[in-house]
Parts: sequence; C-alpha cells; structure tokens
Amino acid sequence: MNSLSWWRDAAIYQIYPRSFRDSNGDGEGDIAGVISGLDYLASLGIDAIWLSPFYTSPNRDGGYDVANPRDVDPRFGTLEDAKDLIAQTHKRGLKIIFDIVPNHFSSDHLWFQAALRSAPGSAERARFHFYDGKGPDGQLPPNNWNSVFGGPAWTRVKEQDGSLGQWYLHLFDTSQPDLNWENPEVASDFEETLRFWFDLGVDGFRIDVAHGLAKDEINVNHRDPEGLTRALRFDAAATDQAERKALLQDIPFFDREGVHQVYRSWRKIFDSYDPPKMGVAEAFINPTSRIARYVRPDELHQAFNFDFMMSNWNSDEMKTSITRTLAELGEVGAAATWVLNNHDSSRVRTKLGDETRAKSAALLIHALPGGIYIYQGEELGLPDGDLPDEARQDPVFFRTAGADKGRDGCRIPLPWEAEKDAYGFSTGKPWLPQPKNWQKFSVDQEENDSESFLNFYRKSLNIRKSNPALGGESPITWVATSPGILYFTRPFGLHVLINVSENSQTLDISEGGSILLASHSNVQLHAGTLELPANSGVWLQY
Ligand code: ISL
Repeated sequence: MNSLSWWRDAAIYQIYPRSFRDSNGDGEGDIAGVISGLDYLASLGIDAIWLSPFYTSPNRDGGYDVANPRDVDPRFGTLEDAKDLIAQTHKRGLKIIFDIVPNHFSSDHLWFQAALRSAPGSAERARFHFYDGKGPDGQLPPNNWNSVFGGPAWTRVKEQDGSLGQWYLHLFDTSQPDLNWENPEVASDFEETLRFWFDLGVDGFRIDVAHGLAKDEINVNHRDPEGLTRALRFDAAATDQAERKALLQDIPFFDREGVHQVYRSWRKIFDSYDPPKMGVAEAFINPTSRIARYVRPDELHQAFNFDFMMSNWNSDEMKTSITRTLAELGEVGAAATWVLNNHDSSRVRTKLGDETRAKSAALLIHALPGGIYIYQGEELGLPDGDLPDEARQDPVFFRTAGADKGRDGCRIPLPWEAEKDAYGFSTGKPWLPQPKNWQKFSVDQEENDSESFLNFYRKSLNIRKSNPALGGESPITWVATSPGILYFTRPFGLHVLINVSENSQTLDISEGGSILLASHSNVQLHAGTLELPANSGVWLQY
C-alpha cells in the first residue's frame, strides 16, 4: 500500500452501521458497535473501512435520506462517537471513508422545510427542483420520469394557503427531494460538508448516486418511460441484463455532462489536504467506458465496478468484463475496483448459488490489479435472509407494491455469537429478524473452524497484503486453457485459475508451483497436473 495513493490497491470493508453491531440494546447498530468491532476488522487483513450514512435522518431510506450531513443521528450515537471512531480506526493503521449523498436531502432537512413554507419562484425553492404541473390545473407532473424506487419521480405539494401547488422532483423516495446542482448554494454546502469531515480526519468519501446530480431539460418527456422503469429496477432478475445495459444509456437524469464539473471542483478540495483525500463514485451507468470519465486525473479516484459485479457466473462474460475494465481505466491512469456485492444487491453467495463459487469469486478479485470492496458479512459467507413481508422496511418494497421485494434481505444484522440472543448483535430485538439457522455463520463459530469461510477470507486478504504477487497494479497475462477456465498470471510467479464451469477439470500446467490458497481442499496439485473441481479456484505460487 503506497501511503499517498493508498486506495489504489486497498481492500475496503463496507460497514452498514445499522446492521453491524448494536452497543445499547435498541436493536439497531451504532457507532460504538463499530468501534467494538474494529479489532475484528483489523484481523481480516483489510486496509480501510467505509461507513454507509449515520447522519441525522428520519431513516426512510436507511439513512440515505440525510437531514443534516454534518451531524450524527442519535440512533447511531454522537459526533463525539464519530470522532472517536476516526481516531480508533487510525490507531489500528486503517483508513476510514464516509458516505456523502449529494443527489438529494431528506425532506426533513431545514432547506426543504423552508422551501415548503416559501412561495413558488423563491430562493428557498430554487435549491430543489420545484416546477408547476402540466394540465389546466397543474394536476399532471412536469414530466413522465419514474423514480428509481418505483412510481412517479414527482410529488405535488400543498401551498401555504392549503391549495394544491407545485411539484418537486425525487429520483428516489418522496422523502428524498433532489437538489438543484445549478444553484451555487448547493455546491457550497457540500464543500462545507466535505471539509467538515476531512478536518476531523476522514480519509475520503464514497459518493452516492455520483451519476445523478445533473439533469436534462425537465420540460421534455422521456420517450420510453416503461424502458426507464425496467432499466432502474433493483431486482436484477426483472430485466434481461443486456436490455438493462442498453436502456441505461438513455436516462435523462443519469450520467449527464454537468456532473463532471462537480467532481473537478471536489478534487481541488481533496488535493488541498496533506495527504490528499480520496473519492469513490457510485455510478450505475453504461457503457462502461463512461465510467472512466469519472476517474480522469482531475476528478475522482475510483468508481465501483458494477459491470463486473453484475456479470453472470460465466467465464467469457467475466473475462470480457475484466479485460474491458483494465483497458478502459488504464487509458485514464485510474486503478480498477472489484466488487461482489453491497447493501443494494443480492449477497454474492446467494447470487452465485453456492459457497465454493463465492470463495472462487473472492480468489479471482483478490488477485486482480486494483482495489477491492468487501460488504460486511461477505467474509462470513452470509447468504441473503428470507424475510416476511411484514418485516420489510425498504421503500423499494412499498413503492413497487411488493413487486420488487427490495434490499432488506442483504441488510440483516450480522451474527457475532452463535449461542446469544440475536446472535450477539444486540441485547434487544434486531430491526430486521435474523434467520433461524445462522449459528453456523456467526463470527465466534467461524473463528474456531480452520476451514470456515471467515478463515478463508482472512488467509486470502492477509496473503494479498503481504505477498508482492498480489495487490498492487502489476498487469495480468491471460493463459490459453480449457473452455470455462479463467487462467491468468501476474509477476512474482502468481498463477490464478478459476473453474467457472460445472465440470471437474484436470489441467496440465508447468511444474514447480505450489498451492498458495484454494477454494476447497479437493483442489489438488501433483507435479504438473492440477485437479480443479467444478466452480473451484486456486492461487499457485511458482
Ligand atoms: O440507478 C440505479 C439502478 O437501479 C441504482 O443502482 C442507483 O445507482 C442506486 O439506487 C443508488 O443507490 C444509492 O442511493 C440510493 C440508496 O437507496 C442506496 O442505498 C444507495 O446505495 C438513494 O440514496
């Protein structure tokens, strides 16, 4: 890890604070809970943590509805706790990044409350996207855009005199009014937020909906509102991925040119610190070549690689995505990132359908040049949990009338201790019910099992950190081999082979190597013959 550009090959662990660990028995995780887990996190072999939002929020979208970006919600603790977390993280030699949500505020934010009290055309309304409706009485929304969470992207307000009035834009929930980035007050407020946390020692930011801040003309309808809905659905199975990719290229509020100006000005702020701060873009866009534009030398440092994350368990698809990623990012000199899942997606174990594949996917990305992101619980091999509909909280579930189950299944509180209530997550009732059979995934059980998923991740991450053949950005060289196998080498004698097929394969390879790590003990190497069972993977050291 190079200290100035530490993020280029870092392993960054995503914490969803609400579900990490609860210190006060209210059933929701908190900052003190994160602090109590830091030794565990440091033992994994990671370089940094990223925390999803814990700011003041009515919590209608898991805290991505921010009412005050420069304070901590009491459910999570206090500003002092956040300062303590930063100090304690640094003490363990880890970096810490927070989440910034520039596309929208919560409707509870003072600015939005002031906008509701103010007249159409006022300076207060100009910080958001307030428009008159269409139709004789303004009863129709200003355009036909849909919200990412389902339903229309517009809500009509009541004016001060009680009459139905203007409409405001919300690409997500009604409680998340979009900010108007053409208004300089918006830009300066976010600069203040960046500096506020940077001055407290935060090392960087993950930028929520980084592709959404600039919008096309509001007065123009989108020609294919149904396509828009299909492109935006969270349920990956609901739309064919090829169709989704095509549809994503034509969204009037995503990936517009105006966003780049914002990141160029943020970069100046990042670089004004010593050492410089970093930013990672959450930009869900296509084609992938567009992603490289967010990480040009004067913009952000990283962008999540959703193209790879959404690839199927298919060797051609995965290889194409890897090759394209490295080529496109290489052109702008940016480091790649590799992500298997996050708090918005299905967990990788569930997505790929079994444990061996999930381990092999980790062996693959932990051996690729660039940075990796790990979503809390991934290191335990957690699957998504089944939830009764009554327990669901994600606005996606409600706004699609249950057609899309939403993202709660991947947000279930972590199991820490097999024999304790709530698996040691909390002494109270967890905010989402944990499945009955999660003892086996608990940290304490996995700690004591040398063959556990956790100990596999620990080995993988610690080797990645200490062995010069892994991590870093040295190139990969593909080796021609049997169909269904991904085989590449990296300098310092590392050979990576992943069997992305349902057939066990016997491969003749060069002699002299030894197994550094394998997804399963049934991967065998004898002289120049490698037995690679279905879905398994291996690192060989020559
Ligand atoms: O646009 C998309 C296609 O469905 C999304 O993947 C989009 O990039 C994503 O919804 C943005 O997610 C982020 O912002 C949301 C929040 O609910 C998510 O948890 C967060 O990761 C709104 O702030």
